[in-house]
Amino acid sequence: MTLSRTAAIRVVAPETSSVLSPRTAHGDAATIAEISAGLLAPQASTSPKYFYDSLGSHLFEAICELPEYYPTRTEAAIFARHGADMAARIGPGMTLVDLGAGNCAKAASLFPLLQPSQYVPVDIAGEFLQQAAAQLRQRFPAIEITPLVMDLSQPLILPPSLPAARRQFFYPGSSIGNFTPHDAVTFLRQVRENVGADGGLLIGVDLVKDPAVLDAAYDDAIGVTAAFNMNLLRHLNHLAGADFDPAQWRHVAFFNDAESRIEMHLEARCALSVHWCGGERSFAQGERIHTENSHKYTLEGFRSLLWEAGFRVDGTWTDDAHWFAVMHAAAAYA
Ligand code: AVJ
Repeated sequence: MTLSRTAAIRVVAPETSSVLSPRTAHGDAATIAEISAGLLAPQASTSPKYFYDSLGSHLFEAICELPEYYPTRTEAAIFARHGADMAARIGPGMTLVDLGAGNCAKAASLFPLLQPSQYVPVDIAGEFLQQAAAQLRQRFPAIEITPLVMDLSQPLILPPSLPAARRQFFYPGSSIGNFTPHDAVTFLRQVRENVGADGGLLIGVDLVKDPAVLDAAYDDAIGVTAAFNMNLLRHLNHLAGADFDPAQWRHVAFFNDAESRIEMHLEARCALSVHWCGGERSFAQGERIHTENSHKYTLEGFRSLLWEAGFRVDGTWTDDAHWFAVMHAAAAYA
């Protein structure tokens, strides 16, 4: 006997017509304006910060567990092997400012070596960050933990209550790769202005390698990265009241050799149109939204980038294959 559900049950598609269902946007006006401007540009694009709603943050955690996604594992191995050396260079008792802290796990694993007196995790995913901070307070009662919910694509302005002396900025995971080299210098100059003469920056950077390794890292076999990219559409629906249908889009990721970066896009599977609060756009089949850049550097290239931003590199640690590097940099001048 064959069971046929469709024979017995009539499935009624929900009404999605823009005329009948008013849109609700949960983002503020500036957020909606930014999303709208990106979607309306000739080459549509969105900021990678919109990946990180709660589900997106969890999906990124899952990416870090993937066999193809080597950066997290490789960087962790560098910290495990050379963390004591890094700590010796920095010295204990600093204010550790963790830029894009996420679940705070990387910094926390270094607490025993670095021995910060205060830990300031900074991230855009507020709820996720507060939860991580609450757990950390229980594990490390001696460290003052003061989370900051901030958008790192905006000017880096730290609260005046933050101690000015001995500030160590921590920017692991090659998050710097999301910026173009030009914007990376602008961002690092701001970090430099906040570091002071006696502070520093410990930063992770992903290095240029075989494009096949890079492509696989951003297009994994079981589709976690695809889900991470696609989740952006859900988040845009929430923030801008958009009506993206994820089923109409596909994940595209590739290494752009000329720009030395991985690019992620969402590509329309068919001709379609999207509406959101204050805008709409049609996409032809194959048309893309550029959702992320992840720049890959050479050691020399990244050193000169730090130099341009006013930093002098005083330590470089890599893995044997030279897939990833951690650099420590101090102010190049007072
Ligand atoms: C968090 C920006 C470092 O570029 O590798 C991972 C984000 N995107 N897989 C990266 C990401 C797709 C990640 N960063």
